[in-house]
Amino acid sequence: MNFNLTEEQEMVRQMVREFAEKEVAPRAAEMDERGEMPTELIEKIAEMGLLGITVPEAYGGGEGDFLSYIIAVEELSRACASTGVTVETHVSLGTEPILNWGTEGQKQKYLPGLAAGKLIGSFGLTEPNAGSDAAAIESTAVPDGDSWLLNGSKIFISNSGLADLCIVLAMTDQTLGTRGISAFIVETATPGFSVGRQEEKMGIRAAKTASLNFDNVRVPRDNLLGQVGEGFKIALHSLDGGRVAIAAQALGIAQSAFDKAREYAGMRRQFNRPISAFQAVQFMLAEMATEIKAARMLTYHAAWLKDQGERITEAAAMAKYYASEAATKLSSKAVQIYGGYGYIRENGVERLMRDAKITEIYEGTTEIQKIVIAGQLLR
Ligand code: COS
Repeated sequence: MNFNLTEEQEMVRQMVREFAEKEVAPRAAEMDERGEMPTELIEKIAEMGLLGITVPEAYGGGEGDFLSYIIAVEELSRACASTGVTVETHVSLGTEPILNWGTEGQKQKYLPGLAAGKLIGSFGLTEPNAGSDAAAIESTAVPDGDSWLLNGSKIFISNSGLADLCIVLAMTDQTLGTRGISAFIVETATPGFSVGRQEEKMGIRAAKTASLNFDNVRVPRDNLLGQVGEGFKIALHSLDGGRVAIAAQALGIAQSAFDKAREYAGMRRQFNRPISAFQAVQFMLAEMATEIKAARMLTYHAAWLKDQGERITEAAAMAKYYASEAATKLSSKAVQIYGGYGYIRENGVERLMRDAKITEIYEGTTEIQKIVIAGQLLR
């Protein structure tokens, strides 16, 4: 058993941490306030190679391992969870499905652009009547000559408005249940593809989230991803990777909450001593540090398993379930340690609390993760 990170993984952490502290953290509060993701920030992240970090060099990527990517999401999220999820959506949900399931032609057509950040990726699964029950989607794709005609709508789609591509899941045969769902690479500039207004969210306010509408969107036959009927499998396989990255996002939020709380506890004086001299505060910090370590172990282990080529369904669900609940709990504790000051926006800890909550919900709620874990245990 070796818990050491490789030189490359350490380098990625150092590089992303420096960038995040210098370029992302100072503007995170303003991005949250305005609900805006600056395109020039995404361009800088692209220049660093982070948008193509897992893509092979042959397609213009950095050919890094999955754990390096996970560390990058953690470090970005430590500065700004909105930036973390924007990168996560692009890589795990917009790029990885093409990498894992695409034809050579699809890879050559789309991966270089995605790796360079010239194309931004997204993923359209959720619908008004299909959230946790992902198989209940109602959007349809019907063959029509050389193309598929896509109709329907999606909601809560990350990177909407920013994305050039969307991996869309649609029903191609209602009678077959999960085996009647297919995946398509859809260019968002295609006529009939429209993006609704941006949602006003509780947290990750700078990340783009909107509904999508498909009105006879003509998708070339060549843009079917995988085989007809393979969409559900592609979606869940992609979500396995995505869930590890959301665990990393939660970990970054939790780490930031702990760092702030520890620093503040040493500075804030009450009853003639720093509040860190009180056991009540010490216990909170001890619990926080332990939970962060446990969350990091689960998350890095899931990423490591993926790098070994193992199936990570259970490990990913455990990492996401644990890390997201830890982020919610720890960010609330950090506000508690700050007391009244924590409730004030300008101190930046209340944002962590708002940002943390979504990690328990998207890419499968905590309850869904438990269903997935139990399903694997009782197989
Ligand atoms: N990787 C690859 N294939 C998978 C898979 C995975 N992780 N999980 C399931 N599959 C395959 C199964 O092998 C099965 O294939 P066959 O029909 O060929 O046997 C098929 O998918 C159906 O599997 P299963 O019966 O286990 O699926 P369920 O309908 O029971 O899945 C859950 C139910 C709840 C697990 C699923 O719907 C889910 O994860 N929902 C949450 C979705 C989600 O995360 N939504 C958030 C929006 S995305 S941001």
